[in-house]
Amino acid sequence: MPSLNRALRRVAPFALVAAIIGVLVVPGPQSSAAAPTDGLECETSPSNSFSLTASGGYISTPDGNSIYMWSYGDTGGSFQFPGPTLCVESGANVTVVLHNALSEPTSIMFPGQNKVLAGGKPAQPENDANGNLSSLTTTAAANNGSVTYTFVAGAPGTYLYQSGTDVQKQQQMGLFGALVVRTKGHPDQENGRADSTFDPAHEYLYMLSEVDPDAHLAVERKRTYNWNNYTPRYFMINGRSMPDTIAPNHAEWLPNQPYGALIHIRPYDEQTNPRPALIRYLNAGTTNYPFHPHGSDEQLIARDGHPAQAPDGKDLSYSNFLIDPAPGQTVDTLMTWKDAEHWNSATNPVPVPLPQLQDQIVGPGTETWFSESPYLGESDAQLPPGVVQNNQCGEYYHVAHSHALQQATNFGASFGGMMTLIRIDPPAGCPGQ
Ligand SMILES: [Cu+2]
Repeated sequence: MPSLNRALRRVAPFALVAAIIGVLVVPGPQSSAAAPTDGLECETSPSNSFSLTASGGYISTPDGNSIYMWSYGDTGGSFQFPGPTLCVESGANVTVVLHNALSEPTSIMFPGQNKVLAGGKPAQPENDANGNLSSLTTTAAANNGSVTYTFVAGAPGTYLYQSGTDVQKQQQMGLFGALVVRTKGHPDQENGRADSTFDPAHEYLYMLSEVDPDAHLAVERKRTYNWNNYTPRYFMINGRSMPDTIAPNHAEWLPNQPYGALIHIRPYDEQTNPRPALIRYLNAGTTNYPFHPHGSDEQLIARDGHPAQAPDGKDLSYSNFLIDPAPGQTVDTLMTWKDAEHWNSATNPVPVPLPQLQDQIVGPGTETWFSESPYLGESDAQLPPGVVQNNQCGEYYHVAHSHALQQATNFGASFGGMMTLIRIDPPAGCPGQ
């Protein structure tokens, strides 16, 4: 995967072309000896107790920038952005201790959770010395203060947790994470409905956010910032921008950005792969992110911890090619990839001659953007000089990205930002994957 990542940095402008054709050059199996580490990574606790520290640290962007962030990390652990994904069961008694290593007060809000206590008393807004609202919830004091929040986990679903203090600044600085509330007795259901059943081995989370690097530089240098000038330049999934989004979880060259955003699935098969993947979208930014997976619609089944259903229980979920979470919103979708018939020449003959190698897009290196076969999952013909193979096992890729295309850039350079890939393995799977 590191060499795939490097290759994509080099050829990022061609990513969309690649996506349309559906083929990318990937390294051979020898370079991916480690087990795949993609998908949602839960932090759990037998007692549902978590200890988070709000602190400052740095993340990197694909264009070589380094950005000062604030984030929640595990107390005693290293800085990470975004904060850990906390997973609990509906009805659990949850404790979150917040330690504050920042030089100003901070807090955590748990939108969607009821009757949150702070230090055993109802969490409540705070005012500054002039009587102006300074925090939407109880704070931990600056410079190593702490506060303990407790609540009973509410309805199953996907929720943000985020700073309630000086919200415009602290949320922009990165003080947010995801809270996943699982269905009691049915961890393989997004909610209490049987039709929300998913494959737990294919569960993904997209924490969507944006960064104005000028604001972060001002905070780092302890200068004031005129928020009327707010202009986001970086757009992220799980704290990373394309092509870092497709790197594995815990990629060693992204030490403070542990969560990847590659989706890795197989086509639907009634016998061998009957259950859909689950994707949990969260919008931690200031504007809509019209997210758009190529190649397959997704079934929207819940928003903000509420199943898509009528008061009488009638299913109101729907299939769409656009998943458009608003700021502060969460949206959960099921994805079923149904195109197994396109995988070979026996079941679906294509009566069109293949283009000659010299008529194909080759490069900017020696790679081609075509698999030499019109069939997904095959790469059996002529290859450009120097190319050993076009994929590992016949898998192919589609992009998924924000369709507000300025959000699919790294500081204005296409393509990057809020973009990732969906990898579809052959129906029989990929050996070693
Ligand atoms: Cu698109």
